[in-house]
Amino acid sequence: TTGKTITCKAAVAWEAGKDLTIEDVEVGPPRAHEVRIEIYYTGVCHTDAYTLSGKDPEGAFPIVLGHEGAGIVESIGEGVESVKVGDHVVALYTPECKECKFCKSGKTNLCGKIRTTQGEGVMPDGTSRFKCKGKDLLHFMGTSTFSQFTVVADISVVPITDKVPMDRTCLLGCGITTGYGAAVITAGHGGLEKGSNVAIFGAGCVGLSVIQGAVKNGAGKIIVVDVNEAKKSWAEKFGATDFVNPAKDLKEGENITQRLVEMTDGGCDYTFDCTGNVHVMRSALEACHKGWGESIIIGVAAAGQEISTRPFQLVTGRRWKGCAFGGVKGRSQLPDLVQDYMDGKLKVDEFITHRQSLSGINQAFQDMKAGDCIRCVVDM
Ligand code: NAD
Ligand code: AHE
Ligand code: ZN
Repeated sequence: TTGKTITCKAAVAWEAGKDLTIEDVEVGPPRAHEVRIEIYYTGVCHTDAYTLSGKDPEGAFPIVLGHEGAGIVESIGEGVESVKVGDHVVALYTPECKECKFCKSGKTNLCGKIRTTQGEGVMPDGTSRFKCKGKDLLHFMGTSTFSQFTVVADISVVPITDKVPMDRTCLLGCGITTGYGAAVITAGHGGLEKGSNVAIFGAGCVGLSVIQGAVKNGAGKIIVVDVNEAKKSWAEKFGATDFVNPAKDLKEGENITQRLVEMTDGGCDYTFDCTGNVHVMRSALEACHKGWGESIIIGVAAAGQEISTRPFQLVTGRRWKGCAFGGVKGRSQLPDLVQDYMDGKLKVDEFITHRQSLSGINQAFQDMKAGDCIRCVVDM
């Protein structure tokens, strides 16, 4: 049905801080170098809640949120060669054009081609494909997966095998890939080295996935730090060697940094912030080994929040870095992660603790805040 507008259901965020409402939306046909996808499943990530809260400086309304989705290509615009109708795909909020300065640098997975319009909530030609009640709706992170049909740039989608159910592959669209990639791609020079001592702050979907990457690369100690005691068994299940709850396990006068330094004979080789808390980020940096320890920021902090430490921490060889989507180049590398899942080398099923239908999507946001939820998958 190329060329026709489709009317379908979508969860619309009309304003910051309000529940989403399920609406009939019109989804325009894909234009040149665009792809229309029927979304089957989407995860809900904290970044969706962050933007909905109104704390994201790039957040604008009304908008169709969602960036962790999988579906099937329904139609393609002129000039699209990378996918065809019927392909099973994962939407990519970190696109990969393979020709911009970023893509060609060999130094980053960030792509510059459409970042400006993506941040403005429009397609690369500056217009929206979503209409509701006569108004244009904004796109989100170039993906907008909280709609039964969405339109994305052809560089923002990767075809994958149809052998893995889409309620699993959707989770590779953000959380799992982000944590796993941070350990096997971003850390060090293309992944953390065998024997490295690692500390991971925050054992949500992202932190648990960092554990998986650390295990894959043969880390030594894998210490998980979380204030939620229920995360201890989760961390162990994924391969953590130690668990510290700073709210309960520290000695009188001891802080988490001191504890980690003591546990690792002078500091960790790699630490990861998977909380988005700027105070945690400081502890994570300062728990790094003098001379070479590296701290990777993954968590997203609200507008106005800033990180700080004594410059001496960096002068003495600790390094601060960060990554989006784990440093993974989606079109080139996501199929390998799907293969790892098929080979039993990457856990995905275990992350699905909750499920909702599209009409229950607000409950999915509630579930996410509840502490016993790793990921809620929404059946569109
Ligand atoms: P989550 O809420 O499921 O997990 C966070 C964990 O941190 C929870 O278990 C919580 O108990 C723990 N925590 C909170 N405060 C803590 C503290 N002071 N000390 C120790 N542990 C603490 O979240 P998630 O889905 O795993 O995402 C983690 C963060 O990563 C979020 O900020 C999210 O927005 C961000 N994120 C970033 C990217 C990226 O590309 N950079 C991608 C996905 C998610
Ligand atoms: N718009 C926010 C930044 C949010 C952010 O950092 N997003 C990450 C992905 S989080 C996925 O759950 C990201 O991709 N960052 C790189 C980029 O180019 O946006 C703000 O604070 O302005
Ligand atoms: Zn996300």
